[in-house]
Amino acid sequence: MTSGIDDADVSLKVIAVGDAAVGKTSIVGRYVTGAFESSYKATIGTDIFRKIVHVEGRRIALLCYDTAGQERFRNLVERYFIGAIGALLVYDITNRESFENLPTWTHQVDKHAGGALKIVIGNKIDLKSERIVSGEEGQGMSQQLDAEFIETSAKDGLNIEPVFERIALYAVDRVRGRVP
Ligand code: G3D
Ligand code: MG
Repeated sequence: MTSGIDDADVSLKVIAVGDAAVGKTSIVGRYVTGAFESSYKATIGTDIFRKIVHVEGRRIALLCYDTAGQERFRNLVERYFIGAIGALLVYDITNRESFENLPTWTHQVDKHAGGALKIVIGNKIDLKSERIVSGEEGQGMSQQLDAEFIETSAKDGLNIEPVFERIALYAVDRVRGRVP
């Protein structure tokens, strides 16, 4: 996965996990297309979105894997995780159950994609008046899961770019031996 970082093109796999309806597809879609689409339809199989980013002069292709609905059964296939360099652990700040399920999702990431940078994402912060999970709780959970933390709104496009930039930077750092 990481060999060939010095070539003009390298492909890195990023996966989105978390309960259904937390906004995984919206986050990836917002990042890749720059738009918020309120009617993404679940399809069969895995959707893969590709976007080129530039980090330290390198041209990196981020392959963003989206579950296409299978997460409803809390049972993603192993190959969904394999080889991921970044994992988005997404919950909805207006849905406590989606927050409490984060350890379950993280366990699967740790098991099948050890070494991936994990980022806990509290999505839908545009829904301020409906917030159930505080930022402090999100921060605490991310520390517990050995992950980074950020709150986003796929709807408003808030904090979406930094998530993927962070992963691309991590990938370059790791390949260059700057992180263990
Ligand atoms: P999923 O891929 O995790 O299952 P989706 O989630 O991206 O399909 O999003 C589920 C629902 O949440 C969608 O609404 C979507 O529009 C909405 N959503 C996603 N992100 C945000 C956000 O940041 N803010 C708000 N307010 N809504 C968001 P519908 O109504 O189409 O089911
Ligand atoms: Mg989806």
